[in-house]
Amino acid sequence: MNAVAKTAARRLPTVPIALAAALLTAFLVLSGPLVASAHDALTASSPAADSTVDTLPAELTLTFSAKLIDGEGSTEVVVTDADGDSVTDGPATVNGAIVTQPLVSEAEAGAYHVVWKVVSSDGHPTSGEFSFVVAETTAVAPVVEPTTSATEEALPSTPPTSAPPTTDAPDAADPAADATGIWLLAALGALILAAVVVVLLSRRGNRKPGDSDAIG
Ligand SMILES: [Cu+2]
Repeated sequence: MNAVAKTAARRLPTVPIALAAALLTAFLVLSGPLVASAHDALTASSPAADSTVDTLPAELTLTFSAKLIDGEGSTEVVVTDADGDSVTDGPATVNGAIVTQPLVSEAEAGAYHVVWKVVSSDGHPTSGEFSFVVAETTAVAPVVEPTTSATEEALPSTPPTSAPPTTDAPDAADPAADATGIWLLAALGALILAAVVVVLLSRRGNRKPGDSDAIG
């Protein structure tokens, strides 16, 4: 009887442990792709976020963690000065993981704000924003034309600018969907584990001393 009890005591814990290990493995394997589907992130920029530069550079560059998907209206960069006026000079261009946005040559010292929208390598739109400071005012020539063209370019870009809130909706729902999947898997795993433990415990409780039919 001692031997039987010993065997039973030894055998019972190994079953839930093996099962838990199997469930954990299945959980990790299944949740892996969900976690890996995150959007590409902005890894660097020039000027860098929250940095101070002497004068406004000729172009702003954004470097992302993976090659972006380029296409009509997929990439937008808005750069504004302290007055909220656009300082972009033409459309942004995409080269692999790098976005280049030409800027106007004349700009005032002060705080600048960048808002960007790109399409990640996984096809999802991603957006973000940051600021930087320009220390010195670039000599402003008494020519009005560049300022006028900059204003004209800012106007057509206004309708696409209102697009991000719409495209952000699936963007924002994405992590939630991922989280739901993970929680469903976790709940399922916990449920199965709980059921197995209950069955094993009830079997152990029903077994009377000397009742060896369950073993042999
Ligand atoms: Cu994504």
